[in-house]
Amino acid sequence: MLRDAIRVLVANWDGSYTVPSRRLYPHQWSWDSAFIAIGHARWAPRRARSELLSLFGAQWRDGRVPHIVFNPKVPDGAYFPGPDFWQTRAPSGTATSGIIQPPVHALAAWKTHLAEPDPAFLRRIYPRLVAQQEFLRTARRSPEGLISIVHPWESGMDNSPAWDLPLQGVQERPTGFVRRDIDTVNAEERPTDRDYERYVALAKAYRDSGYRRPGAFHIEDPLFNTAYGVAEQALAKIAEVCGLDPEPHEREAAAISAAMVEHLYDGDLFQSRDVNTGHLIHSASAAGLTPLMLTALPGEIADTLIATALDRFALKDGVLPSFSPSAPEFDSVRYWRGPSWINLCWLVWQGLKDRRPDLAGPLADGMLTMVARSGFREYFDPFTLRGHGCWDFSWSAALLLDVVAEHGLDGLAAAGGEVGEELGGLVKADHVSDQVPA
Ligand code: 2M8
Repeated sequence: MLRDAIRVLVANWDGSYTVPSRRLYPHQWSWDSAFIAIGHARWAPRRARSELLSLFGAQWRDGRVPHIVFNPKVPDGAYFPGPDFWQTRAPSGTATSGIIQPPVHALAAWKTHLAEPDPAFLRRIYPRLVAQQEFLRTARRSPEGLISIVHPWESGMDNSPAWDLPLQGVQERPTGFVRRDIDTVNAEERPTDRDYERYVALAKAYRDSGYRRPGAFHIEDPLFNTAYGVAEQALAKIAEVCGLDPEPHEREAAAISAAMVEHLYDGDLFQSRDVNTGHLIHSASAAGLTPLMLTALPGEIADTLIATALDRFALKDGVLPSFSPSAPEFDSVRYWRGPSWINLCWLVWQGLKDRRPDLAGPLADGMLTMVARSGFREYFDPFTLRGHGCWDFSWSAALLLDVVAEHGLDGLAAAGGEVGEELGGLVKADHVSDQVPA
């Protein structure tokens, strides 16, 4: 498995960074590169540093780190929407998109440093990471102290059922674009055409505002805000190594955690909030479990989140779905509407390692088991563990290296037979009648 993981990362390496997938995503993606760096750090720390520095080479003057950095050598039309659509460049001259993704990069930089201490690297990347956070504070912070996103692609969980309601407000039906994703992956494993029309309409409106004005989709998402808080936690540690004051970062991490508890917590799970209506969007997205990563989260809230994870996401089973199988919108194969993703499991695993090692262990084994059964797929059916989306997906390979380095492989054989069984009990027969555990 380790050899295969490295083979995937080598095959997807483009000289200074790694593409998420050769065919489906042939450019550099923002949060993918952070997860990929965490994996590189375990076998080639120089690549990890290069991965992050290369991404931040396309940082905009306002501090934003674009969600895609385009490779000029890749033919136009290989990915939609490409540079012609976004019509924008970084100061470095490279074509980029104009939206962002969850800021998990400071955590990646810190983990890279832990794997092979390199204060010079930290000194170089620290101001860029701070500028990334500054952009969020300046351009995206609401009076409640939360950070907002303006497009489902910014959440990283593009077609999560949590976005169904806010997307209903997008009425435009743009024409004249050709999806490329369904040339590579079955349409039923990807967002629908109607989703894509809405993605395109929202991205166009944001582009036409000079990448400044939020539109119909304006959301405070728990995963994104968690990433922002975790970045401050990591920046505090990085600042200390750089001989700087960690206290402002610690204060900011505590502040975001308090704002999330006040405005996004529903007593059971963290939810998204629609900035345009001021209302919480109640859904059963696993994004709501990621605040377990926040060190300032009150213990009793962490306990409730863990109880929710056990009850509605079958956490004990070791395979965390992206959406609760007990909810009617759950779909075990369609992208971010239910399948299990290694990066989301990994984030929740980070939040559980210190709090509940007894639950973190099975989750680590679950990640390994998915890959052992189905290879480095993009996502996995949480019942059958069958792989979906593209093959040789970089963050699945990278994070596997990190899990093995920290957790080992011993639990893999033991986990084998049981994974997926408890989860099956959560499915209401009328939702997905043919999807019983393998
Ligand atoms: C997916 O998103 C892109 C758009 O950014 C797409 O569907 O074309 C998401 O899974 C996102 O989280 C991920 O960063 C990206 C590349 O792996 O693919």
